[in-house]
Amino acid sequence: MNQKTRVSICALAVGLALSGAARADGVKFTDPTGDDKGPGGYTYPTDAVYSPGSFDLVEFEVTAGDNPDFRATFNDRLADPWGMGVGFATQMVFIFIDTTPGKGHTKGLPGLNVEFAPDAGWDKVILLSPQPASRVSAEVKAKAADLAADIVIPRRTTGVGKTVSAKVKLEDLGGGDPATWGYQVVVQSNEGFPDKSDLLTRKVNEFEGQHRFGGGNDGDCDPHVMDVLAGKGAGAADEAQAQYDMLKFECGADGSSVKRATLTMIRK
Ligand SMILES: [Ca+2]
Ligand SMILES: [Ca+2]
Ligand SMILES: [Ca+2]
Repeated sequence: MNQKTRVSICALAVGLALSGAARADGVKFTDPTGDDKGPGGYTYPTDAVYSPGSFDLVEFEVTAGDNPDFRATFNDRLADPWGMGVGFATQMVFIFIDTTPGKGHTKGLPGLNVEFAPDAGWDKVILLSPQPASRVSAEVKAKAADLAADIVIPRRTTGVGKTVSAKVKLEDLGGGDPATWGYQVVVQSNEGFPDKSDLLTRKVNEFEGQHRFGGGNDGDCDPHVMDVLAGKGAGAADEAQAQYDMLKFECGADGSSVKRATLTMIRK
């Protein structure tokens, strides 16, 4: 074996060592602008804090490494009108992750009024909220105890510019390679005074109000979500229609659910 071969074998060994459990690639998706209206006709609350574009997801990224940032970027600069102290206030983001195809939950979280398709069950969900982690944790315990083991609450979630982000260790998601996972990113609004069964989510009614989205139903048969990923997650214009189709729902005359909006997972 000559010197050169020995050097390259050595480099290969180092490369293999680096590509062990700790190494993980990032992944990035984009979402079209202007589709921040749920199934197609939702409107923002009337209070000025809900600024145009503030619930319009434009990009979702998981950075590389074993302690990646989970980043959701919106179509407006973040603001903190409610003094949350973390750089944003009105948004709340649910990052549903399918780490193990064929397994996982098909029911959503309380307050979202969505479910997941049978082949799109989620294994973990990360909650990006401007509320203190202790508050989010208490809400989960009170309202989603049966799913708590799979709900990940980052220690600290912050907003900078147009991006809300938090670090989560891959081991807290069961390990694996984020580039191979399926994702669904659900944009909601942080509601500090939620309904008794709602997990810090803001309601969508028939007509918008000062702090209520409009264009839906006064019952809980409508998906309480403003924007999600759809199609290939590449930001193409037709992904807006794919989202509206995915969020189709049916209500009974009394506001009960006849057919829930059913989400799928987006993967690279
Ligand atoms: Ca969008
Ligand atoms: Ca509703
Ligand atoms: Ca979308």
